[in-house]
Amino acid sequence: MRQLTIGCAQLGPIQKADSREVVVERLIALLESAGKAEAKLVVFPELALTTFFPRWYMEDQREVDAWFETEMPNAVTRPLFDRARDLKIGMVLGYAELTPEGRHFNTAILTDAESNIIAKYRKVHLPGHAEFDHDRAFQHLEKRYFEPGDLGFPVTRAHGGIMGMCICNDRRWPETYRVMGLQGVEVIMLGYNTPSINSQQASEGPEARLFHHRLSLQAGAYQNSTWVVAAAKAGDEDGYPLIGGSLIVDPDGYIVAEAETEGDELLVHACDLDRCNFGKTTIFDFARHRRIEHYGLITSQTGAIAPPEQ
Ligand code: CDT
Repeated sequence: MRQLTIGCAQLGPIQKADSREVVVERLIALLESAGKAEAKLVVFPELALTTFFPRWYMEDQREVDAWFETEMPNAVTRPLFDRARDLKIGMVLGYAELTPEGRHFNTAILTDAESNIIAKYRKVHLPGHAEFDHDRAFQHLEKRYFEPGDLGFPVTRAHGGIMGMCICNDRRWPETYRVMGLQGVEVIMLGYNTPSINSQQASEGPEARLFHHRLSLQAGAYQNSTWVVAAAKAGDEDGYPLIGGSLIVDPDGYIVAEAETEGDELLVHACDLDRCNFGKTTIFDFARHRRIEHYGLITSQTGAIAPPEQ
């Protein structure tokens, strides 16, 4: 048995006016709870330091850049890193990254028990749109504020296992899990901000959003025989609701822990990483069963091309 106790730290809403300092205090409180529960690794949400700012249309680049971090840790987040080091807890932390070259990414980092950053992931699948859309009840401007991640889907040997990350919309794409599955991933960790209303599909309420969320995570876990830990930013941010439903899924695709609230809430589960072995050596033994001669379209084409009508 290779046991890793993981905390999944859901955050309730962060309002536009909330300071990062106040948010960091909330993150530290969740970290303290994780320490009491003997967690060795805690997963925080996507863009965990601020409100989900891509819902706000901005033209002034200085206003945009104010939502981004130019270094990590920085003066505001250092107390979080210091407390994590005291408690010997690793973290996955999502934030908006502005590089020295002026590039903007939706990023997550993984730290070790000494709070060293040991892996970085930049969100690949950016949903939404780049220009103001008058037909939408609310905007989702990730394509305006971020460029697609340039690091692929790396995995890292850390915390006694093979660890991978993705962010929010990435979880809906089977390619995300499979690329990490092909590197033997044992824990996929992610944060998300998922609106619970959609102006273009008014019939799709929060229940449908939660259904598709669970469906994606459970399928990804099962088909790649990996643990999946997904932490929400949830609840009502300035009148814009986000789903909760933070989850831990086992390598058979079963949910072993699920948030009950839309507030700050910690889930903890003792994950046996050896549970990944069965699926990886039987039904999803990739080396024996995958037929890559038939998968070329996956990487040679993006959109669907239907055959011509007869
Ligand atoms: N943050 C994020 O990626 N949210 C998307 C919303 C898609 S609707 C424009 C998600 O897939 O949950």
